[in-house]
Amino acid sequence: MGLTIAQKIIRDHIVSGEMIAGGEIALRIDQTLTQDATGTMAYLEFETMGVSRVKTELSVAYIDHNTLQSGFENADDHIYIQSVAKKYGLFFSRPGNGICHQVHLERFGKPGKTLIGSDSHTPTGGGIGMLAMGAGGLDVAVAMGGGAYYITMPKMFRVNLTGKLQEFVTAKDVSLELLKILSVKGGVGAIIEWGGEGVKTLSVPERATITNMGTELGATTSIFPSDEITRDFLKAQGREEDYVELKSDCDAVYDKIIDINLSELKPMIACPHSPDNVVTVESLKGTKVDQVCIGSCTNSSLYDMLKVAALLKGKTIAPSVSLSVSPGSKQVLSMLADCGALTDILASGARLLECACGPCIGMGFSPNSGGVSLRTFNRNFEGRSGTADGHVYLVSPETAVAAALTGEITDPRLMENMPEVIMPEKFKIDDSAVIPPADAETAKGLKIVRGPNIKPFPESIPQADILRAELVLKVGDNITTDHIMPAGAKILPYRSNIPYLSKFCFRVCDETFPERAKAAGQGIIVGGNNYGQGSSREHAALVPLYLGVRAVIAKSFARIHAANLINAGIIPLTFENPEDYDCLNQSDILCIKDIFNGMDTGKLVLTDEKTGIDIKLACSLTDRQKGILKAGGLLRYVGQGGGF
Ligand code: MIC
Ligand code: SF4
Repeated sequence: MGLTIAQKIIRDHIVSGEMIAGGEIALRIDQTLTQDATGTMAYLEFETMGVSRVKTELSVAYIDHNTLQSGFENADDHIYIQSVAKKYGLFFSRPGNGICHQVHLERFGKPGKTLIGSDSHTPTGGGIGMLAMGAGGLDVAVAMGGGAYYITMPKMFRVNLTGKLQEFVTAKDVSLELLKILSVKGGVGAIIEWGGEGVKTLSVPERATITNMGTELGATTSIFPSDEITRDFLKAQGREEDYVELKSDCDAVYDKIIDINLSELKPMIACPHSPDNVVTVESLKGTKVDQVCIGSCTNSSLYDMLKVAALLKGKTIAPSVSLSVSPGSKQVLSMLADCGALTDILASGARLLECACGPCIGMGFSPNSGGVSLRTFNRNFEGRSGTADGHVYLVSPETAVAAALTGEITDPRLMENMPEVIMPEKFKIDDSAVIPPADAETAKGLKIVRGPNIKPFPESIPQADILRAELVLKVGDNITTDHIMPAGAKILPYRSNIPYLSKFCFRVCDETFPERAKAAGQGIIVGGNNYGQGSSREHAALVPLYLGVRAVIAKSFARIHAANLINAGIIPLTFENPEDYDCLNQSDILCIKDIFNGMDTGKLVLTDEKTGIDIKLACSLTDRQKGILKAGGLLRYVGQGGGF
């Protein structure tokens, strides 16, 4: 039987397990990346492992999320990460150098390699044929220490592309179309492999937009073949030697095949507050727009920015609209400046923001009260923009420009012809904002610099055989990590200060949660389907842990969050009969007995002491995961010799 592209990379990196969907496999990891909002915690964890140098082929620490520096906190974290990078053998990408995924694609990613990153959009690397996955910070720390990365062997989905995108229809619209078809949980447990004749019509930045947005489907990762187009991109980045060809076998077997004819697609838009709430742009025409933001790791490549500049050239944005443009990297920004495209962008009335995540994670540029914001980003979860009642829509750069010019949602196909955008044969290469590590000898004498914002992370607790605790919060379907642990300009600077962060936990759902959870001492959270979708932030597990949460019972979990819960020593359980969810009420006292036996049999019984009802729970854990929970989290497990 032939293999898919992903299966070939897995075959070359598997260190334990079998390539049978649903079973646990461990993979050797070639490259890691971190960003600052999750990086501080990951490096604090790495430091406790006692490893003197990273053991990967390449590890890069990026600073791109927390760059506002409205107090000392972010600057302290940056210096801490820089000092860790120098000592332990990592490259350090300075603030201003760009968004981790964009820079990694440009300068470091290699087809056929494995990459994990403490950021859920790490699959962007799939655009050049990497097996690139988002992971919790602790998993990244373990990989840096030479440990394997454990995942459930995914199913293989194939999207077959035919035809060619029409003018003003883009890779973003392809992603939105797939979200419409599959929903935000349709990719859970799967790798999405893109193939078919239509692939040849897509450039690397377009492919990277698509693999980036695959995260919103809940997929383990997404991947494109590595072909002549990949070679040309790497060559233009001065790295042709990194090219290897990668394609699936003709007789590769897929669990699901989806056909998309690129020629038939229309401009699409995701409405508030979910990336899968997708309709055509034309169906919303005339809706007044207050703000437009162009950028983020999804749509901030040179290709995107050149298109934006060409469409804005010689025009002025509508007086009622505020437009921000954040190029994805220093390379993109300086090439825009060199060719004059930046002047066209600025002359239109746009506000230029730093090469960083910025408004995507609520770090500035929040919309006005009740405002409508059209963004070329990948997430429009409630409150994420920093304005609680903001209405965020996700669109392509072309649709964003059309709205910025007219002041209302406008089908970009109504604009005049798309100006021709010519990509350079050579990108401008200047890696001066990437600081290399010290050599191993010098590194021994280097000190780590720790500012006062860096607080110790919470101690996890070994799993007990019986758990009696209050149901401290009951929530519905598709709870995101932004609900659990919000980000934004006021909170993000405290990512290395769990006690402070805890005041904001679940605030979007229930302001009283942190106080009540603390008062309860021990708590259980009950959720619906796809609990924990979105970000890889392990803070969404560490903060509940700090507040006494010992178990989460949900109808189903998102992949990275379930792993983060286990790593933090919180047991994830599911309902054997999903309708039992309705029998449980907030503040009930729940009791689960005989947990160790249940971990082995996969079956547990919960008693609701208030109603007297017994509910069957399922518990699907590998031996390694049981070991982690019994040890009290991954750090303790590794420390107790559980090994990497
Ligand atoms: C996001 O897009 O939600 C983030 C911010 O990049 C997160 C990481 C984080 O919370 O720091 C992600 O996607 O993993
Ligand atoms: Fe940054 Fe937004 Fe991309 Fe997350 S999704 S990495 S916040 S740009």
